[in-house]
Formats: sequence, C-alpha cells, structure tokens
Amino acid sequence: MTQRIAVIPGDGIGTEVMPEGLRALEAAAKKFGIDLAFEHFDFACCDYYAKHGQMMPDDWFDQLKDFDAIFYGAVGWPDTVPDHVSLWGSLLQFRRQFDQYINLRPCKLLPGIKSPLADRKPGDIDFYVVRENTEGEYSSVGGKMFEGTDREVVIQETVMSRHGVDRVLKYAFDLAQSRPRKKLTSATKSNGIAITMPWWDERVEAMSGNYSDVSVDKFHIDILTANFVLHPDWFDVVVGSNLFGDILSDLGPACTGTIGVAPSANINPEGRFPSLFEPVHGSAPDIAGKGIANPIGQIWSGAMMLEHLGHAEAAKAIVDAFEAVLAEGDASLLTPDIRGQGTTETLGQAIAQRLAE
Ligand code: GGG
Repeated sequence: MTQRIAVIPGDGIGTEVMPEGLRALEAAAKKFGIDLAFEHFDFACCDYYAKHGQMMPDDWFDQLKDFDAIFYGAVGWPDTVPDHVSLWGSLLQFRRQFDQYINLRPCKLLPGIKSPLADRKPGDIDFYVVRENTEGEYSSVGGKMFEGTDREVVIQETVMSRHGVDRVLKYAFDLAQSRPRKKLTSATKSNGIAITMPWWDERVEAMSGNYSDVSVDKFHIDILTANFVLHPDWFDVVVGSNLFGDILSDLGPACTGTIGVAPSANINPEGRFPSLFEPVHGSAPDIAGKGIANPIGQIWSGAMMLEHLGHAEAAKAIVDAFEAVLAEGDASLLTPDIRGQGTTETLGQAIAQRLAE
C-alpha cells in the first residue's frame, strides 16, 4: 500500500533540513520495504506570500486533506512577513483545520551531546511534553478599540473547552500509563490566572480518577520551568496548554544541549485528517543559508511520522542510526550546535549511511 506524504519545506533552515529528513526516510523505506510517495508543495512559506499576498492558496485544505501525513520544515521570515501573519496563515491553520489537537514533543538527552546542566547523562532527561494544540492562549478571539489613540485597548481571550482540554488530558494520561514510571505533570498558573487555570486543574483531578496507577503532580509554570533546569529527571509526561506547552518544549530540548534535535508530531489521533510532523525549531534566519542547521529535529520528526503510519521498526531504526552517529562523536560530521565542524549535509548523509548498513 502506497502512503502519500505531502512535503512542505517552508522557510529558512526548513529548506535545508528537509532534504536530510527525506534522505533518512528514503533509506528507511528502502530497508524495510515501505512504499512512500512524496509530493512537494511550495506554499506555507513566506516566498509564496511574496508572490501571492497570502501564505497558502484558497484550496489548500482540499489539496492536502487526503494525504496520509504532512512533513513540514519551518515557518517564518520576519524581514518580509510579520511572524504572526506567517504562523496564522500556515501552521496554525493546519493544526486547527486538520484538528491536530495533540502536539507531542519528546525531550531526550542523546548520546554524545553535552547538556548545559551539570553532570547530566543520557537517561537522566527523557520525557514528553504534550501540548494542547488547537485552542487555549492561541486564540483568534479578541480585538482592538480606539486603535492608534492614547485610549487604545487590546484584548485577546484564552479559549478552553471541556471537549478540548479533556481530550488532551486523556491522551497525556494514556501516554503516562504506557510508560514505566507512569508519572504525569500538569502545568498551570492557577494562582494568577484565576479562571481558566484552576478549571484546568479541576479537569486534571477529574481525569485522574480513571487512572489510579498514574501519579500526578501539578506545578505552576514559573517553578516548573525552574525545575526543568534543576531536576529534569523528575519528569516523564508533562501536559500543558498551547502556550505553556510551547514554552516547555523549547526549554526541555535546550536542557538536552540543543533545540536542533527536537522533533514534534501534530496529531489528529482519530485519523480523520492527516497528522503533521515538523521539528520544534523555527526557520532560524540567523543561520539560514549557511548549511549548518542540525537536521536531527527533521529526521527524528520523520521517524515519528513513520511510527504514526504503522512502521515502528523503521522508526526505531532511524532513531538508532542518529544515536549511533552521535555516540561515535566524529566532530567532522556533526553540526556546530553540537560542537562539530560539519554541515547539515554531512550529518544527514552519515545518518542515512548508517541506516543503510
Ligand atoms: N518547525 C516549527 C516552526 O516553524 N515553528 C515556528 C513557530 O514559531 N512555531 C510556533 C508554534 O509552534 O506554535
């Protein structure tokens, strides 16, 4: 059975790491006899906006809805399109219209990479952030009054629905239950944000009744971020709102040495719509065009995509391959963010070669 993948490199380093993501997927597909058909799209990027005045064509939903998955790079080129315009015109549309309500972001200290935290070794940091992905603080509800005057008022509402919060909590509890430590941490700020966040805590309390074997911790986001740095080994599955999950899933990988390796899966668990796989990092204009971006975030996202599509063995082979290359630590192959002198391509090629062995 052919599985159809929509490939969207996006902006900046997205266009540089995507070929390495595809190289790894092709090597894994060959090794495990998987039939993947890649179709490339030039929208959901700021170049498309420059030509068309919008990030995507009007019929983007129909063009993409029948794919088995979407493989995305990065979005954003603030010199030409304001970041909120590029993000709301592309990635956030995918997440919302394809109801990808889970954003699953593993955070793992990999062999050969030095954590900026003292004395941490692989195994010490190994947790998931489960980010609510379609509502919360990322809402389009709000407005401006008296714009441009000194009476100017701006309002943006946080939107939390029982349906939306319960389904992400259920996913996070299920994930925690499936892991050896069976531990769930919920991120809120219920002392300061006194309506939505205490209500989130109540939903966690209610859901925990169905999972007597899962231990539950609740933290305010401020001390939780401190504990990510001080005690990353405490965490197993961390669940949070759209904004808190976003922040935690940049901070977590930073504690593992580089955000360049962090993958993510934007999942529609029911499979009604395609799920989307992308590195956590953005388009990184500061290093774009230099060929030095770490491709592992894209490659690992490809592994998550394969697992989602039912190819767990091939997904594991990709992870094993990049872990082996990292463990060997040949600095001439590794990218500068992990203390190497290599390029996006040297690291991507080494991983694909290892996969082919
Ligand atoms: N590859 C992910 C990407 O380009 N992210 C850009 C970004 O700013 N994302 C914000 C978000 O994930 O909500």
